[in-house]
Amino acid sequence: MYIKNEKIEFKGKDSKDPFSFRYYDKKRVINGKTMGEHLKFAMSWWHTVNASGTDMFGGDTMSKTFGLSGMDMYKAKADFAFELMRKLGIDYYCFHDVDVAPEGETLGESVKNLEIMTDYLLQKQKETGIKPLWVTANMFGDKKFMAGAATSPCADVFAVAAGKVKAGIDAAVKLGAKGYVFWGGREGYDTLLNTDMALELHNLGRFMRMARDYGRSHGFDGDFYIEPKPKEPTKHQYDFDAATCANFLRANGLEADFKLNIEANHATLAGHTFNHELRVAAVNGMFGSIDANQGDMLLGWDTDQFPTNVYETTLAMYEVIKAGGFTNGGLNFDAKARRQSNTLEDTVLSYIAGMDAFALGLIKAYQIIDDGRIDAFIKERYSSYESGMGKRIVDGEETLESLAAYAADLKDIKVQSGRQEYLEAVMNDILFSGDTE
Ligand code: XLS
Ligand code: NI
Ligand code: NI
Repeated sequence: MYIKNEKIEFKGKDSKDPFSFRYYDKKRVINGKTMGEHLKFAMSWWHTVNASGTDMFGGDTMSKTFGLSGMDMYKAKADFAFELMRKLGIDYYCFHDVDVAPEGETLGESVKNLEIMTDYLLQKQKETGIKPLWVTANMFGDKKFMAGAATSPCADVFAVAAGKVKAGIDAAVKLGAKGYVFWGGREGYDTLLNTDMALELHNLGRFMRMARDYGRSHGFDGDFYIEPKPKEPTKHQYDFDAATCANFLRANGLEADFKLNIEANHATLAGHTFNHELRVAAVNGMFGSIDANQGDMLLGWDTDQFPTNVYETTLAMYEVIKAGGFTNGGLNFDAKARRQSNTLEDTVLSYIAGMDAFALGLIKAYQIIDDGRIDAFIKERYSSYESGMGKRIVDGEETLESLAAYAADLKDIKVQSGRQEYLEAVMNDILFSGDTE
């Protein structure tokens, strides 16, 4: 027992018990699915089980070694992780290879350690029914990855990265994960003065095709994901944003097997909103999964805070619902308690805050849809494409010449008001004066 609280229960919105859910009622059915099925929460291993408060200017503020070292420590961490997930009612987890098992001196040794630990995880999964949402390989931490993995100028690094991804896919299959993530931490550059961009991009495409081919011939039937991020740690990352990744996937023939894993804080780093990135993924048929967190607009880096802004979670869940909901994906809390929130209770409270913020976001997103004013406004705004000339344009029946002839004598064309302020007031109405039932 690492966590002194018992199972966290739903107690309703009037509950003042900090160790209770006010909105997340896992079994509550909304529009034919339970909240648990809508939200598919996952725990991030790296932040939750490993991160200990270190920042650029200072060391640890909390210990997560449980007084142990070596394989025993990794097993204790797994015990803690499963206890936390069970107590919070979280059914999924996400991890990098190096999060769950110690690294050896060679790739071969690391893979052996990973196998020992995935045996252990499998046993914990059987006891609890918890599974990974997705697996990934850390190809940015070790110094050999300083110039990237698949985009490294060093071919041996490309080879080691391939071996890590092979082991990661094997782990995903063994543990029943339906996702494999590529977050290209250092797949980018710091200066073009030393970079062959064309070769790096081709190698990145080659690498992902190798992963796809290996996965598909070795029992991985889930989704591969790219997780866009524009920068940090590199100055420019090739997976810049959802639009860039969609183009990259199509250019490399990967669009049938890959989707996008959208992270809120990465969206804002790219100068976009979270819901913009979700919309771009959906428009491209690549909506897959979410790394749920939030940044601090005044700091501007990837602070990975727990998402508590209900306006944002509402807009995000509106996009998720419109995209048809999660299939293989889910909501991974790629988030960590603040450096000063340095107790295990803070970890529990952080998850409660994030889960409740998304549960409330889900409730409010359905209220927007049921209310209908926003959807009706959009439909009406584009109604000129539903009949007459507009419909013929959409049906592909017009040409530049036919349109020029049609438009030649048009006078006094009126475009209707966009009504932004009215729509923002509708949002306030739904968010702040509606009920939560
Ligand atoms: C870092 C990323 C990372 C990925 C997994 O910014 O968010 O945590 O989600 O490698
Ligand atoms: Ni992430
Ligand atoms: Ni991130």
